[in-house]
Amino acid sequence: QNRTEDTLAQDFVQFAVDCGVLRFGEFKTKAGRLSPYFFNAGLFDDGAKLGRLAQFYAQRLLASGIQFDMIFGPAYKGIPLGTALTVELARLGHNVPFAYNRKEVKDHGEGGNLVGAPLKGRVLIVDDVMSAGTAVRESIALIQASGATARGVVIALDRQEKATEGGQDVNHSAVQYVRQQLGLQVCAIARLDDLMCYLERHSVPGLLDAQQKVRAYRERYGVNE
Ligand code: OMP
Repeated sequence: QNRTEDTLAQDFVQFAVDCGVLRFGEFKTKAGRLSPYFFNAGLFDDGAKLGRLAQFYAQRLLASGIQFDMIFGPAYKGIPLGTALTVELARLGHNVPFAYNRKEVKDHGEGGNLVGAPLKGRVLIVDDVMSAGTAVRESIALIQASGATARGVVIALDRQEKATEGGQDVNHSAVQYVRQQLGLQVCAIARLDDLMCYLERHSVPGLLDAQQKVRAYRERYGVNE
C-alpha cells in the first residue's frame, strides 16, 4: 500500500487537527520523550465527532480483514472508543459483543473488574495511540487471564516509535512487537508517516517548523519500516 496515497489517513489527520485532537508544540509522552506533536483522543468530545471517529475506525477495521468475535475497550480512553466503534459496526450490519474493564477492582455488587459481555473467543482491542506499548500489553494480559484470545488491535494513531523494555529504548516499535512477537494483527487509521505527509502539504498556524521538528523526532525515536 502506498501510504502517500492513503486518503483515509489524510482525511483522518485533517479531522484530528480540526477537532484539536492532534496538536503541534512541545509535549511529554508517557515514556518521557519530548514530542513535537500529541494526539489527545479525549478531545473527540461531542456526538458528531465520536460518530465520525467511529466511521474511520470501522472503515479501517473492515478493510483490514481482521477476524474477531468481540470488542474490548481498555479503561479509560478505550471505553468510549470501543463503544462508538461497536455501535458503528452494528449500524453497518456487524453486531458483536462489547466489554471493557475498570481500573479499580470492585469488591461489592457483581465484583471483578470486567464489565459487559464475557470475554471469550477472539478479542479485538480498541485503543487510541500506540507509542512505547505499555498500555496494550496490559490489555493482552487481561484478556489472556480470562481465557480468551487477543486477536488484534485497532488504534487511531501508530506513532511508529521505538518501544521501551525495562525503561530502555529498543529497535522496534510497539506495533511491530505486537505483530511479530505476540502474533496479533494491528491496524491503525493513521501513522506518523501519514502525519508527515500531511505536514508536507499543510502549514500549521503559528508554527513554522512543525515539519522539521516532527522529522527530527522521527529520526531520534522512530523505527524503520
Ligand atoms: P504507550 O502505552 O507507551 O504505548 O503509550 C500510549 C498511551 O500514551 C496512550 O494510550 C495515551 O495515554 C498516551 N499518548 C497519547 O494519548 N497521545 C500521544 O500522542 C502520545 C501518548 C504517549 O504518552 O505516548
